[in-house]
Amino acid sequence: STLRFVTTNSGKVQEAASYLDGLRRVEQLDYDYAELQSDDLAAIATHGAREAYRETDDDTPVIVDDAGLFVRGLSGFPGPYSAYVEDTLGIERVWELASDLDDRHAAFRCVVAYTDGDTVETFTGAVQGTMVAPRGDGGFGYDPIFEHDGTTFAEMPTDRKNALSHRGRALATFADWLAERAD
Ligand code: ITT
Ligand code: NA
Repeated sequence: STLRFVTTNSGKVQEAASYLDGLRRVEQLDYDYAELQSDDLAAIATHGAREAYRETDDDTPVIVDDAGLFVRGLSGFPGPYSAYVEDTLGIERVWELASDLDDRHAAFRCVVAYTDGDTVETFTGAVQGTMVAPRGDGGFGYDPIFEHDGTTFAEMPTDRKNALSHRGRALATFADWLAERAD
């Protein structure tokens, strides 16, 4: 059966399709849902999934993901505001803020919200790392300033990043849940 991934990013759809191979066919729903203002990724993703399900006129289940970079020494900034901060300050300025810290620990977090119209389920994933001066030109967003095991996400081949990433971990947990339901 089919699952719709509500996103403007076709790369995410391919990533989800590989995790859900044999479980679901994944198609993109390129719909820019009204993002709830909240400091809680799960609340944002749940709201988006419900809204997208309502907007479509059949009962195909949908997933939405919401992700962000949480810098410990900046009290979790930019967190749920990561997209906005990337567009306004830019990642170089975020690195400048982090470079003044003694504690440069950061985590990417992701929540995938699934709804089939009846229930909503959420699945989370996180990856730990360190803020560094920009390196590498792969990936997107904050990848050049996030280092994991000595390598920035922008220096890694996409398949390696996806195997480690917050989104990959959330999708893997979701895939396990779907496999157990087996319907
Ligand atoms: P959609 O809402 O259309 O799916 P998005 O890119 O705006 O796409 P996300 O919730 O995935 O939404 O990400 C929010 C921001 O967090 C994103 O703009 C990036 O700045 C950052 N981000 C998320 N995942 C990232 C990753 O794997 N690498 C680097 N930055 C990431
Ligand atoms: Na619907």
